[in-house]
Amino acid sequence: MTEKRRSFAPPVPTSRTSLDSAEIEKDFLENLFCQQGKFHEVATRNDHYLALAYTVRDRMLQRWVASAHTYFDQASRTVAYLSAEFLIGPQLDHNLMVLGITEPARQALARLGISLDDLVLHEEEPGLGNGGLGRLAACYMDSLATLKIPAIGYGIRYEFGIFDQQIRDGWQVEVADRWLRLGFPWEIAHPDIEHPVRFGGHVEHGDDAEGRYRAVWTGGRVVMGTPYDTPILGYGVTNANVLRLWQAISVQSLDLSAFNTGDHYRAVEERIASETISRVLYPSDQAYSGKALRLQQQYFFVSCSLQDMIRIYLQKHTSPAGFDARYAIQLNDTHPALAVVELMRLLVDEHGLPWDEAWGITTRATAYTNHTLLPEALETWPLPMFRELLPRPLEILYEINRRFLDDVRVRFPGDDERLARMSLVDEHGEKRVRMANLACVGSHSINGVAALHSELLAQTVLRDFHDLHPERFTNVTNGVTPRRFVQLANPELTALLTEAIGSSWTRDLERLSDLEPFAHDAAFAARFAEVKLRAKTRFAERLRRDHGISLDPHTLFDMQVKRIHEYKRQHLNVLRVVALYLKLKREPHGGGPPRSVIFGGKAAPGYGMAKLIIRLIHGVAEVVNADTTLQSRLRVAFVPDFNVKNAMLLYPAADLSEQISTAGKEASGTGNMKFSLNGALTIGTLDGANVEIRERVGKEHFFLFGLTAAEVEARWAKGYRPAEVLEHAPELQGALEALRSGLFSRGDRGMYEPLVRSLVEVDPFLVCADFASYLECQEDVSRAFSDPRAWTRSAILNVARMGYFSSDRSIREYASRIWRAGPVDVVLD
Ligand code: 26Q
Repeated sequence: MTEKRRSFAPPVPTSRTSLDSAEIEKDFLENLFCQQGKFHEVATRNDHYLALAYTVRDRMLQRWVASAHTYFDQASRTVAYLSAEFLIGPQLDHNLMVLGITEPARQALARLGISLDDLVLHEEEPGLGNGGLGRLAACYMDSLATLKIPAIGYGIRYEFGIFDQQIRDGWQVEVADRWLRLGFPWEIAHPDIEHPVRFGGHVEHGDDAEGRYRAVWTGGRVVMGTPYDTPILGYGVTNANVLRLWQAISVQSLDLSAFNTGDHYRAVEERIASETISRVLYPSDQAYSGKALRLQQQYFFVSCSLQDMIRIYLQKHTSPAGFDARYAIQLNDTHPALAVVELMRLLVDEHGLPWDEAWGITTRATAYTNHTLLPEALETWPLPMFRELLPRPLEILYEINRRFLDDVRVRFPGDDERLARMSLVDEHGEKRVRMANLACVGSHSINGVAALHSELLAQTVLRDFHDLHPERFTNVTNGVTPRRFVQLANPELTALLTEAIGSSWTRDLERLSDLEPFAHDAAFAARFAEVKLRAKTRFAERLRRDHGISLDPHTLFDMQVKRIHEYKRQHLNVLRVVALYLKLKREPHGGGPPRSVIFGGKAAPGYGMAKLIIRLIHGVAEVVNADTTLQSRLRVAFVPDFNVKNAMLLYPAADLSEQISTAGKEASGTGNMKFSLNGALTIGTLDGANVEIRERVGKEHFFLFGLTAAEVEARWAKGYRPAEVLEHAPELQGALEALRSGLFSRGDRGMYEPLVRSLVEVDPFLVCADFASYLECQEDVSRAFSDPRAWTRSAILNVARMGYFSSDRSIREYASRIWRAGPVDVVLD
């Protein structure tokens, strides 16, 4: 490997680095003037927000430049985290916290008569993800920087992120998310960097001038990708990494030949088509959509990212041989799985490497994380669409497949069915390219996201690949960042914890175990309970102010917030609420302590059943909340537009966390961790990471119900009939009858019929089978909550025993077992 000699002089620090309040005030006013062209008296709140954001960003740049410089100089092994989604959440409060200037900034603004809290509230978050997978990517970016591991997050700069959810007449209405409208001050554009990405056209095969075989992909259209960088600061360190998101731009601003011949519209259309690629995030999770635009998005960002990595690599080397020593590529699900094909294409076609050498580089560099067990959620692309858009990548995919299937034949001679299952192309019916198979074949490591999930992966959806290469399979249980989800979301809990055990837990979450003895300290427990009550009060105030819903903070706050899905079983929760309501009508003093049942979550716009569940929640809320005979023993609330910002208000306010998916369906869940870390107890099934949470917090502090994954399988195997269950379940029958009666739909008896029929006739997620067990378990919850001391003790022990679920622990595992990447110290001059 030859090295180019190249080094930079150390970066020059700017003057805008002081963390002192007076300097922040001066720089704020300067930014207001120089960036916004305003002076204080006429500035709007958005001007103030942007001026403060630039003042904060100025203070991030020194770390960023120093990190880039150090990483470059040392040619450090860099993690490239490829993800179609990054849900990073609001940046202002987080960056203030990481820089340690929240209070100096607050005071600087206060002197100008501006409230920091107002500016924090004003910020609109970039919703560049659907849910768990996108948020996980953001937690991992936080942990990578905090653990000083050089990393780049590569993704797409969607102009429109996940839609904003509004509710009209109880129905979800999707509104375009124009998050860039008022400016996104955290990113830095690099229009000087552009990578071409081709779609369509054809491939010419022949020999080049030196007589070597070459494939040349020409024609079609070329779209350019240009990056926008957002710095990601590590906490308690000076390292900063980067989130690099690609925007699609047209090759030319206007096709001049078309323009000159008067075909102005064709020129504009071409431009629109190209730039459409990064226009909008697909708002469905757990579903491949088979849409050509989605395939183009995937190829676009993968190709840009790999070209970018090679470009950076070649700044120090003369050939891409050795690329895998410098980069560890992590595929966040199959959305970037085309990286396997594209890296091969770049190495072989563009850089002239022999196939075998390129394949070695590709597989040594690449690792794949799976996030789903639902077979219907595995991505596949129709072959004709693939060929049409990506003719050369398809040829390469065929060649990968040919060689791979040869290997399988040697290992399993005569097993044609296995061959057909493992092929990268599904030949049954309309041919399709199987992205999970591609990701497995091209990776040296394949992991699930919780112990149960990884185990089931090896037994079910990826079984054949496990048979072939068991040594490649591993588990990395998900984690969440305590900086955002405890420190920032729950400052009062943070202060209490820090007072009790010191502050080291924010970077070493296992230290929370030092809290164990405090569970039996009455004074501490009383303060812990106060902190919870204040978080509930704050949330209730916001809910009343923003949505006119009033909840009593002294009631049990029972929450289920996550994307709406049948497998997550929000309908199991609502049906239990209906059963409880009907019971309270019969026995006004039954039903245990007063509860506020809180829901939140978006439904994919095309997912009718999920939208109907949202309508049902509103229907039930309308009736229950208006029923004065209940004397506030039960209330139901739906919090619209669940996003990172709202989540940070919700998690601290929960007493009870609902994690009630059908066992074997939820890969991990991460909301379960965020709730428990904030002192909620969990009611849940043995699914995803619930299993490990329960093991760690102790089974006496976890409300378990429902069939296990194995029992679910057995139930289906012996022929499950929900109607039979219903015969012996009068409370469930009563609830379903109430839905059919029109009680929750202003007399419309047909409204919930699709939902009721699905449950009665098929019940694909075993709502009926688990109903009795769930109801009984909720009674245990009620009894437990009636003993506030015991409840608080359990809540404290939950917090004390959740240290394992830090994303820092997850990232340490990835770094040591999969990436072989280590920390790099960054020194500020
Ligand atoms: C794919 C193709 C076309 C359109 C959309 C998609 C798509 C988009 C998003 C498919 C899946 C997703 C997101 C999946 C997701 O969020 N999965 C969750 O990942 C979490 C982090 O590992 C887990 O905790 C959850 O259990 C899992 O459901």
